[in-house]
Amino acid sequence: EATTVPVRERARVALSTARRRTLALTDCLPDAELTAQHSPLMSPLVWDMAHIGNQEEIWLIRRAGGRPALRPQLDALYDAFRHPRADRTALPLLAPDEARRYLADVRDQALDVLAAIPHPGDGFLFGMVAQHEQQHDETMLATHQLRRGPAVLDAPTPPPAPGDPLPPEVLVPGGPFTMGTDTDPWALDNERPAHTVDVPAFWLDTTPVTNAAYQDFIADGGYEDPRWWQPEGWLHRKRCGHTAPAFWRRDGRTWLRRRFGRTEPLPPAEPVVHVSWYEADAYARWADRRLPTEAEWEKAARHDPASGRSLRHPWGDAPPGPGHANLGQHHLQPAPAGSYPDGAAPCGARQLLGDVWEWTATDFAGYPGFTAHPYREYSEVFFGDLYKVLRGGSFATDAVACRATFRNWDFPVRRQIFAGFRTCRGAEPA
Ligand code: AVJ
Ligand code: FE
Repeated sequence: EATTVPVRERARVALSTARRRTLALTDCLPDAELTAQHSPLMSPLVWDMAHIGNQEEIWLIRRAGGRPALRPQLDALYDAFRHPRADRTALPLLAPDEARRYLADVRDQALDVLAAIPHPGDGFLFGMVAQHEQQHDETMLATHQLRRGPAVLDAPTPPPAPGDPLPPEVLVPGGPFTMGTDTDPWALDNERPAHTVDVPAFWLDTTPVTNAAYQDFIADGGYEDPRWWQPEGWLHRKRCGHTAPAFWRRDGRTWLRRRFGRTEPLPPAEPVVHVSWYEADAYARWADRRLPTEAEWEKAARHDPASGRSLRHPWGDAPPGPGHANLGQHHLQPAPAGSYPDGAAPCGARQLLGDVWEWTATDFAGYPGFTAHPYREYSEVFFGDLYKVLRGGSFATDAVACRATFRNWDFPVRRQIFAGFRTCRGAEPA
């Protein structure tokens, strides 16, 4: 098995790693910035804080522990379905210090439940709650990216890519593979059940599309030519006046980008980030290629032709280490294309996990035999053609919420998430 760490220990580490991140993202700002609406797309950070605590209370104290509610009157306030993000500053939210105290009180009891529970089993609810907190930590980092004002976050720049010669695309052989999982203990409901999918051979970009390549699309008039765009995407582009990814700014002949409060020259070798699905789709059509389907992406990321098995991660079943992928907000930007040779998939593709979420061509739906578990509103209510699937996680995603089966989704217009893409083309004669 991939890990021999006992389940209680694994759960404790996952919860405390998440909490360190939550506090790092909120202790760096004054109260006025925690309660402010930085963008109508985002909650005030103080809402995320108490929502994290409230979900932990519901799932770990009440459900796993069978203990009485701590603050039942908070459930409605922090129910994501009850109030849209843009309206949340108007609610009688806990103040920052009260939210911190609530988080700490809930955590004390949750750890107590974890220690006292007679049969922790696979610790699924603890893993689910740790993933939930980390997902909000990624959302809170997106709020940081949208906020105005001087930088408050800092992290080392990723090292340059090794520079070994890479083919522009890799071949993923045709045939069936196992998509999804029945056995990964902390996989969420939408990753289940495992099922066989036949995927014809295709050629996939070895790395995510870079800023340099995306600039060629812009320079070639890609934003002015409706031929490349889905009709709704073209209308949206015109309505918003988009001419480049979010946070890009042209200064004469050079491109700059704003990143967590600093403006810097656009790094050409870095994967492009902050593009919508429509922009990714248009680029692919311009390049005479297409976005991979979700099944193609997962096959490239985990199918091992040598054994016929599906791996947990592109490099195998070992948990992600610092040499495998750019995850966990250790760097606050993607690493240059071609980085992480030790994290390559059997097909040779690099950076499938970490760096940037990758838009796929596929609408978010349940796998055959899907059952909502145990958090009814986690996935099922989002199935349908309104959302596109993203895969692979970003530099902002923690390893606990990132594996080759993990599925994310968002509206095709969204650009504040840490999303880029790679392209592909079929390999079999039509
Ligand atoms: C899986 C990232 C789309 O943030 O809406 C957090 C994760 N669900 N709280 C989201 C989530 C409930 C979800 N995404
Ligand atoms: Fe949530």
